[in-house]
Amino acid sequence: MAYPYRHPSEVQLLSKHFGEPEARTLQGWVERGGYQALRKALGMSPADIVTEVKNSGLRGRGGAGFPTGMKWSFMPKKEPGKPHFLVCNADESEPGTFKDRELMRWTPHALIEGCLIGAHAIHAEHAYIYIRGEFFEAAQIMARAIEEAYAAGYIGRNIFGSGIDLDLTLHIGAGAYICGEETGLLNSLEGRRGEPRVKPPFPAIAGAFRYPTAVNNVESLIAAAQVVLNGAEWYKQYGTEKSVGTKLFCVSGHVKRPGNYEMPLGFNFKEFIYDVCGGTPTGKPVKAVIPGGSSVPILKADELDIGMDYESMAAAGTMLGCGSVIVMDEGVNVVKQVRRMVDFYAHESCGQCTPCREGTAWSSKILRRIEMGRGAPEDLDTLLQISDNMSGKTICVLSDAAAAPIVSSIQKFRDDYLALMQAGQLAGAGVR
Ligand code: L3W
Ligand code: SF4
Repeated sequence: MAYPYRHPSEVQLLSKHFGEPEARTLQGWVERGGYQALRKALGMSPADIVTEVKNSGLRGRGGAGFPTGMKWSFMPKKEPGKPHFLVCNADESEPGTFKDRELMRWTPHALIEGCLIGAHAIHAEHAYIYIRGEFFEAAQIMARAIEEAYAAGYIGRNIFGSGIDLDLTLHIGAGAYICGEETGLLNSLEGRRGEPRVKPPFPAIAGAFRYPTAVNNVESLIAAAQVVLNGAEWYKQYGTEKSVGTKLFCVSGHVKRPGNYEMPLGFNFKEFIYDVCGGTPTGKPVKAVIPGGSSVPILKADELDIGMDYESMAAAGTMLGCGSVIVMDEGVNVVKQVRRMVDFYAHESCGQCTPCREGTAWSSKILRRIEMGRGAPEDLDTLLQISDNMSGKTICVLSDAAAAPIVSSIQKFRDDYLALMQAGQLAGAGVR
């Protein structure tokens, strides 16, 4: 399936070959300049690769925006007999997110290159790609590409005669959102329950099989390969001073042209929604936008005149996150959307922490009651109290993520809650 729409404001560094099935094959990838980055990297020292990526300002594209080069520099000095691992987090499960899936579907060899370059940079001889269980097609494409690259000697022993050995294993998850949290992922990779671990120690110190490990997102690794090939200065021409480069934004909901767009960071968000994505298909005004995956606070329509970068989003009280933009028009009651998201988190909570296990479940029940017209204004205070208990008090941030849309929706869309309560009263929705 070809990508039907590209906007002139896009800067396609990573998504250039989306829609070209030939780019999936080794030959097609090499014809498009593929594996040059890996050749170059294998001629560089690991320290030089880390420095180049650090200098580029590339920040992790999985949601936290942590500097990639810095993460690699946290790896301890390599000791004989103590392996290091690179793990690519391809467990893309955040509601509204579908960029890593497309990167793997269209450019699997780009990810192989990224993984091998990252592995070399951190003195790892083995890299893993942990791919989301439901990504059947992407997993097949990745498996085929890895097989082809092994057969051609692009993975394995003495790659390109460099004397460097690098192995790559594709590991297919079983479909749990929490395995996208890096330590839940590592437990799952080891064959344990996908439950997040208490940090510290961070994976850089005790990761896969308790050895030093860097866990990087798909998009981060592919971008790092481009930085190695073209240099940090080249990458810095895109984006803003602190949010460097391009980012894939996945757009869904009420826009005329949903899909993936690769934008320079800092692009105006309002222009993005109205011009690049075409505004709402119904012609109704935009009411609310979730800018970075369902884990981040919601923005109102009058808060969209900001840059699509880490700093501007933070200044607006939300996060760029993983760049998943969910647009809602005026026809939407935000409470219904928040209830769906909280249901999701309640289902995906691993249950280790009481505030998360109980908080997500109770919030979901209260929201459902409000949605059915059986809520009362004091429910909002209860929801805020539960959310407060869920934030910053648990092993991982799933709990905070579930609380974020609840709190921001009560702060910004209180009328939607009250409307459901009033409608329920008028309809005699009954006993609470
Ligand atoms: C060594 C230290 N390493 C931090 C490393 C750490 C991790 C990275 C970022 O959450 C976010 C979350 C979701 N020594 C270190 C260190 N590190 N300090 O840096 O760490 P952290 O804890 O800030 O974030 P995280 O746990 O990786 C990710 C948000 O993303 N999100 C979720 C997206 C989900 C997807 C998906 O499904 N694919 O993208 C969306 O916004 O809420 O805030 O590697 O080890 N001192
Ligand atoms: Fe599990 Fe939730 Fe605790 Fe994370 S916050 S470890 S998902 S119970």
